[in-house]
Amino acid sequence: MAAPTENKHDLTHVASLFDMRADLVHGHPYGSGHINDTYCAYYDQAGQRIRYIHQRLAENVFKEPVKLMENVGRVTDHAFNKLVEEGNPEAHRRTLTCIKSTEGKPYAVDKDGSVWRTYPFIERARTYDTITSTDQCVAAAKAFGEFQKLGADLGGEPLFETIPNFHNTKVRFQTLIEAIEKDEHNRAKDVAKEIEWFMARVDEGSKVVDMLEAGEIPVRVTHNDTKLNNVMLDDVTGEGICVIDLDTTMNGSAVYDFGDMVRTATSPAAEDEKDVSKVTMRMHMFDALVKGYLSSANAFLTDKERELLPFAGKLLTLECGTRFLADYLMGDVYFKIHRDGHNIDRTRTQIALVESIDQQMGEMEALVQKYSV
Ligand code: ADP
Ligand code: GN1
Ligand code: MG
Repeated sequence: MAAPTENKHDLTHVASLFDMRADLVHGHPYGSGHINDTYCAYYDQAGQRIRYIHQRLAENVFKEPVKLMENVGRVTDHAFNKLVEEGNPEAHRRTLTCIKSTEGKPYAVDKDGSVWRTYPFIERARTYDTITSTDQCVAAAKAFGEFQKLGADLGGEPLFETIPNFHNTKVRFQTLIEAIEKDEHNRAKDVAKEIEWFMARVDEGSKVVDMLEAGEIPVRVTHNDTKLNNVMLDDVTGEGICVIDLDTTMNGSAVYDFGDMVRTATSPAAEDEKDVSKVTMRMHMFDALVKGYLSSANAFLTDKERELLPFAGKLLTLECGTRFLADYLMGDVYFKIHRDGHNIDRTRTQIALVESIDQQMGEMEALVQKYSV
């Protein structure tokens, strides 16, 4: 889904808030994220064209943007310092880095009170909304596994919980049930089949939450939004070079991160595909994800976490489906939509993907076992 082409915000004002040391030439909305307002801005720096990303944090989603940016500052500083220590010559494109505001902070507040951040544009790499090869699965999964490894030695106070209960699937189901009961926009009657489908699966939402609460699997620093288009793949080598969209980096379960990769990287169809017959969990893509992820995460995963990887794919797809459906019923207040019924189209792809995963669960479990011996 392309971003709108009109600028909703005054980028000249935004540029004046940061220590850019360059002149803004022009900028335009960028990317296909569902949450923040993202702009790609071209600057002139002593005759050279340089791109930056300006991002306005979605205030309906992030209630404490300053604390969120403190998390992002900590995580990116840690990553950058580690890369430099390791002697990586490309540290500046292997992690996001925050351009400081004129007040020396990793964010700035505009005249309307919105919080903005600015990142150098990661050049010679891109994100993909849908997958085209198994190599991309291996690369993306390896990069997210490495990101988790990085979180393990972050140190200091726990990260701020930017969205409470973000992957608490029990709570996500509860939110859906409340949205159905309120039915504020009188939409429930149009999606009775979808509602029934989710209501038959409420119990499945508890498994990982209960295991975390019982201490059967560990709480780790995780990314929590490991959608395929949140990792940049190098244009030349195809390697996963930079994990982006760090807004939800906080305590979580490693298996949530793996599950969201399954959700977004195994099907050939877009998340908002209208023809759900195109949605399918492709085993060779799952195989590539397991291979890529274990190449970086195997050293720290426990047996129980490893066993949960196939189920996590189903769980995260189910969870995301409850979120799209609840948002549809609540009047499309959370995820950006670009057409009527967008959230219901997204809900239907999640249903189709869960069904496809269900049909192949035995094979997926056998495959993970094969890699675990
Ligand atoms: P959202 O939370 O709305 O998904 P993201 O942080 O994922 O926002 O950014 C949206 C898109 O913008 C990404 O999918 C990516 O294509 C692009 N993007 C974000 N940061 C950068 C960056 N530093 N360099 C290049 N592209 C970026
Ligand atoms: C959002 O920010 P973005 O577009 O990468 C959402 C994820 C959902 C995803 C569904 C902070 O991700 O949790 O899984 O949409 N991010 C937030 O596409 O809610
Ligand atoms: Mg994103």
